[in-house]
Amino acid sequence: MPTKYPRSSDRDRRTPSISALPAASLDRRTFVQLAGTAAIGWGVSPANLYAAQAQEPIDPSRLIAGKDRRLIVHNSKTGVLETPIELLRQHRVTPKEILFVRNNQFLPGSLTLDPLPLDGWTIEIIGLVKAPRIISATELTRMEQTEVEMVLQCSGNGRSYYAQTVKTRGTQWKKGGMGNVRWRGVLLKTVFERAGVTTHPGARFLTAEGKDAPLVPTAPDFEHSVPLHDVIDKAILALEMNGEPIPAVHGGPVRLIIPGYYGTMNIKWLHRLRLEAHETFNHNQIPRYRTYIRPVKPGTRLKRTFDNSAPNWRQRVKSIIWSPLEDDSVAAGPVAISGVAWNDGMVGIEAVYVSTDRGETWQRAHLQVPASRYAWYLWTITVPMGPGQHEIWARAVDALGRSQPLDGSIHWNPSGYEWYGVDKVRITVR
Ligand SMILES: Nc1nc2c(c(=O)[nH]1)N[C@H]1C(S)=C(S)[C@@H](COP(=O)(O)O)O[C@H]1N2
Ligand SMILES: [Mo]
Repeated sequence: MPTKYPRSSDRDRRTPSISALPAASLDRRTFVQLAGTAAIGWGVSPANLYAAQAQEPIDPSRLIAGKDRRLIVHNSKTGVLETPIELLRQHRVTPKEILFVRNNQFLPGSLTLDPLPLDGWTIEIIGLVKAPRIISATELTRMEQTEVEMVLQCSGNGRSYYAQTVKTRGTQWKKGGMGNVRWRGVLLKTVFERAGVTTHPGARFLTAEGKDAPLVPTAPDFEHSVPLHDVIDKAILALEMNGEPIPAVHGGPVRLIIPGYYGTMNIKWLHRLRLEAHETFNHNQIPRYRTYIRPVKPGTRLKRTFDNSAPNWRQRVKSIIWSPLEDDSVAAGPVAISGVAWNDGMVGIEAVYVSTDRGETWQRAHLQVPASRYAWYLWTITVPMGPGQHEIWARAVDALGRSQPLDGSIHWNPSGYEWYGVDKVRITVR
């Protein structure tokens, strides 16, 4: 059945710009600045107003129209929302209403779950190609479509756990900077074939740009490079998410989807693809969004170079426990433990092991067959537990033997990316 996309004449369906939102929706700094001005006449210090604002949480559905009010707001300037695990664990495929959002910057009019018009949208393909091309989004709808279910995860997901050693700067994500979603669109290689794009042998990287612009004109624009040889068979120019035109906030009408890669490489509002001999020198490719190749002592701030660091490309093997949750209290006896596991999709997840005695002994959980090699695997196990304070640990291993470190901080890096330590939750058994 053909999908109905909105037309550009529907452009009146816009969310209010952030500046039009009430004070409760403003970010702290702006609010304190405004409050500071107002406070002069009121004899109230900005600090008190700040406290007053903290009591009135920002409503995520006012920041991004259609989002669930129970999401955690990390940044209301660009729109950064985390999914509480209580919500995430209710669905195999994460609904758009609760899917996390990470905007470094955004396209005006995109702070909504409504889709953006397809007509008039183009993608330029330039660089090391025989002839540059401009393809329209409408042309993409007429090409062969593929579908993939996959984990979309911010490379900063789990960053807050690095604070166990040395806290790192950036959004203090817990476990909900991810979701499992279905994308549908045209394989990049099909686009190249159908649009007659011939790449030069020297084209080793694909650099993607979105149509969004930085919030301040002096900041570097958001773009990323990925290795062409690795993505050519799996990258998708996606037009749909979960069976509908991509919600504007999630990067429609056309988004670059690279199954298995960290979220940051999945460029929203895709507008231009450059074929290049070298990774881009853009600030978001280097030094941002990179981890060290060799472990460093937490707190070590080495300058990240092309030689000593690697971009947030393929996702690390990871599992999380989503039931029970931290601080839950459960009855003594058989305790049902469950969660999800995933990796970069290069090979399958072989096993998830669970320990209730801080790693002394491990038991193998039951794994469900995933919808795709890039989707999450649900796992479950029932373990008898006696009264007291306990920790539950979970550790995934894939068919290449890749696993999660017992202490995730061995992978410490200055921006706190790619946390994949053994997941640990503390519970009370009564
Ligand atoms: N054009 C553009 N693409 C982008 C971003 C952005 O700010 N602009 N953020 C990236 C980051 S860091 C992540 S984690 C994912 C988040 O995807 P989502 O907001 O659809 O959940 O989008 C990525 N793609
Ligand atoms: Mo991200």
